[in-house]
Amino acid sequence: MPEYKLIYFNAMGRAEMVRWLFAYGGVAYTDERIEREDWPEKKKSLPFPKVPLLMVDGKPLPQSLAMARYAAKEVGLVPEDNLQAAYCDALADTISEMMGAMYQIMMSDKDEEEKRRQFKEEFYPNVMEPVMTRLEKRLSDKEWFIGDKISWSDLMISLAFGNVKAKKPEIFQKFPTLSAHVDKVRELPKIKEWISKRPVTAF
Ligand SMILES: N[C@@H](CCC(=O)N[C@@H](CS)C(=O)NCC(=O)O)C(=O)O
Repeated sequence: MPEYKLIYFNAMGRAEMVRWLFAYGGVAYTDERIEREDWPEKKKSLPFPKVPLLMVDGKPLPQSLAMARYAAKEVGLVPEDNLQAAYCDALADTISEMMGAMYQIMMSDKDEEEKRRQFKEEFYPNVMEPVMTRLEKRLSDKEWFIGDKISWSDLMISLAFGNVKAKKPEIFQKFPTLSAHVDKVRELPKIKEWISKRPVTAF
């Protein structure tokens, strides 16, 4: 097993997927968390100007989705069939795009009232609700999103929507299947254990 170090801010953000995957597979790693005030200095010392970075035996792997796909393969959460694996990637890309649009609102310098308005009047109806509608229909009475086995897309969906559900549970009334799935993944013993022991951060 290689030696892993995951470098990111003290936040869930774009690194949390890899943390979930390593938790799921029982993979040991160093979870290096940078405080905001230390970032300008730390940035100068890194081989890439953005985080997360996954150091694998001392060599950097950038890009959160690439490292998630790699970690998923290491822990057996990439479907064996090539096309099924591509469907899994497509779901992960959809969630990543959605979260990117949400982070843009959260991180902007607008005041809190304007951010709430953007979330309610723009992001939710135009971005998030259409994704939730499609996922609700797609999961239907299946146990997992891809084929009949758990894949990393199940974890990604639960990670993204669980954080939204904690803040806005009312949104999920229209999506009972997705809502139950989000909870089911979070109840997997290794995921549940990680969630209970991880540092508490806002996002
Ligand atoms: N596409 C990249 C985006 C990485 C990215 O934008 N990282 C942000 C944090 S989420 C960052 O490093 N910001 C600090 C900076 O740009 O100085 C990924 O998915 O890993």
